[in-house]
Amino acid sequence: MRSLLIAALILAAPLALAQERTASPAGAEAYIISPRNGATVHADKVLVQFGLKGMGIAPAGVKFDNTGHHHLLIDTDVPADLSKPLPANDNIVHFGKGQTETTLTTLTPGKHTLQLLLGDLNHVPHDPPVMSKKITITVVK
Ligand SMILES: [Cu+2]
Repeated sequence: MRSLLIAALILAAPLALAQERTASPAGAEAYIISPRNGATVHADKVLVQFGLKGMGIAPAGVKFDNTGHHHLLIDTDVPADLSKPLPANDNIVHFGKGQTETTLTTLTPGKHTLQLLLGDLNHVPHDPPVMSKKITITVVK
């Protein structure tokens, strides 16, 4: 009985996890316009501007070819499993209204990393993923 249940779960798992990833066009690229890699910035006002080449921006929930919305990864790596919607937390900030910049005001003094990762209408990274290089900045008071 137990083995039957496990077999049923194994068969059902791929269906439950199946998440359709949206294809990204060849050459699409996300990049951080500012701050520059290695920049020293003031903690009270860190303006981060998002760049995107070869694709357009659409708000979360809106299906439109070759579009997505930005996610800013703060002090974290791109998740290993890109088949699931990105979580929303202090380290992965969604810009589901289609914003192309933000001002961070809560970074503590010291080094921090920033990286952009585009997500589709369901917050799932594209295939292949469209992400920027990870930059390191130094925040001072
Ligand atoms: Cu999102």
